[in-house]
Amino acid sequence: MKFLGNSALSALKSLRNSGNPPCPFSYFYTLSHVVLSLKTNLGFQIWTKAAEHHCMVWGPSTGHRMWTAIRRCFPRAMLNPRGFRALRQLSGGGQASLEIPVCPSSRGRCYQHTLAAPLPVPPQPMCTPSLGIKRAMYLERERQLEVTWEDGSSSRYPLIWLRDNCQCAQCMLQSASARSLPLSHLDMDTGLERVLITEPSKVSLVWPDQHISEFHASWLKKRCFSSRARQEMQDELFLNQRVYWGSELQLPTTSFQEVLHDDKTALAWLATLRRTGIVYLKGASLEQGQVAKLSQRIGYLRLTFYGHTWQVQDKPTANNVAYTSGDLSLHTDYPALHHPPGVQFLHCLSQAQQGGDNEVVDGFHVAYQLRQQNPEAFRILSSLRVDFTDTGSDYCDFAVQSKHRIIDVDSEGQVVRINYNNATRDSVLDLPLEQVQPFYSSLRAYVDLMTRPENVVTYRMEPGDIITFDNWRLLHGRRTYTSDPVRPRHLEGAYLDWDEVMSRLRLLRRAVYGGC
Ligand code: OGA
Ligand code: NM2
Ligand code: ZN
Ligand code: ZN
Repeated sequence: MKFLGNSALSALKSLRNSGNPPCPFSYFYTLSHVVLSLKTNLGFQIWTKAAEHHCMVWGPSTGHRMWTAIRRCFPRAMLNPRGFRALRQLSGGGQASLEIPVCPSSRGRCYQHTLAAPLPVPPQPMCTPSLGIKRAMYLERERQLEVTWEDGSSSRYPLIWLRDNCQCAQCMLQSASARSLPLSHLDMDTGLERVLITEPSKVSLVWPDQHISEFHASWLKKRCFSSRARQEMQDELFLNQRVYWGSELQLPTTSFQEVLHDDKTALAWLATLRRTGIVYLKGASLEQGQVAKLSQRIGYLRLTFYGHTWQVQDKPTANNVAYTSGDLSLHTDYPALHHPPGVQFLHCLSQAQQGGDNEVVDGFHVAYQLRQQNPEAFRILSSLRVDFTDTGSDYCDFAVQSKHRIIDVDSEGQVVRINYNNATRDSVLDLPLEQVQPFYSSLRAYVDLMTRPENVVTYRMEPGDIITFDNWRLLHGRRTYTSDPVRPRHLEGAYLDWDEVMSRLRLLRRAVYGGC
């Protein structure tokens, strides 16, 4: 147990009052713990852990991005009067608990079932306030347009980009919101004949061939090339900020029927699925077809060799270890495909009398822990490519092969996907002899970390429950169950891809909050 005193409160206060302060590492670190303590004491959502993670990963050199994350994460807790009053009280007394609750079991798997938590309100899209244009100037040497906004700030736009993105009916197919101007028609060295501010919120450009392009202030502002504006736009488009969690997670839970019929609930569902990686739905009927219905709420499901939807049951000559009554160790589904399904739904139609409990782990969080504790293992798992295989017959016959890094990172080193199913990891291992043992030791280190009780959330599905989760991020498992021939355990599953899920999320956000 560690304690926080008045310093944390004053740090919190000064952040609250500050415009855009610098972001010293230790300062934020203190703050993340303040909010962690709020969470611990008052049952707040654990999104604060993600902020803490960002802080540690980014460090002071990428301070701007860090601040963007912090500012998005913190105001809710800071401005919540109950939380703030409680914190004031706690720190007034000199002490606030920093302990993060962990599963009481210290050895082996954790059997404590988690509580359900309501979904948090999804973040609103950032509406750039409609700013007027004070001045627009052609910078001939740089071949840029400089726009000075009413508030004194300015943005620069390369002429080549402005010409390429002319919004007129000749350059755009407006019914498709798509560019019709071919790249070959672009003059790479274009100059500009004239700049006019036609209204306080519009700028017109007259090109040397007398073509005219008109741009709205708000359209330009959203596309500002500053690193801050670009980051904000990318956050809004892709919602890439994740909330990391461990066994303390209370599974975000909502109603299946409401997700189907209410846009606000559907938006909260998808936003939480993105941010936290898992949402539990209750109240589905006990017939097949519910995961297909849920997929239609988004768009369409992802067909695989196991069918449009698939039945998880103990089957006589199982073509997959999932179709037995055996234990399924923590895995992501379908790494045998080069593009594994992004999202998975599992609907419980009938549960076993004994066994069949489930567990989930935040694979990104555990990868982060591995990077901290065993950088060499992280380096190996995020660089060596491992073979996966799946052969058999279901929807039709198949012989699938793939190669994956177990921990997939993007060009900036951010973890973007976990690919791991021990059942389909191939005996063909395309590695030089001397890399085999280090690979196994690294994989073991990652698996040992993910099975630590403080990382595992366990739950037991009841008929009518549907679990929806990020299959690129979470690992999930199932405990052995005893097969009852009279009332066999039965789950129905379906896959979707993130592109379709994010598309629906953006549309719901527009429907609920309006376009801005
Ligand atoms: C699967 C799976 C979980 C369960 O089919 O891939 O993880 O509870 N099933 O049966
Ligand atoms: N099922 C459940 O990677 C896998 O083989 C996961 C897929 C059979 C569709 C199981
Ligand atoms: Zn045009
Ligand atoms: Zn699975």
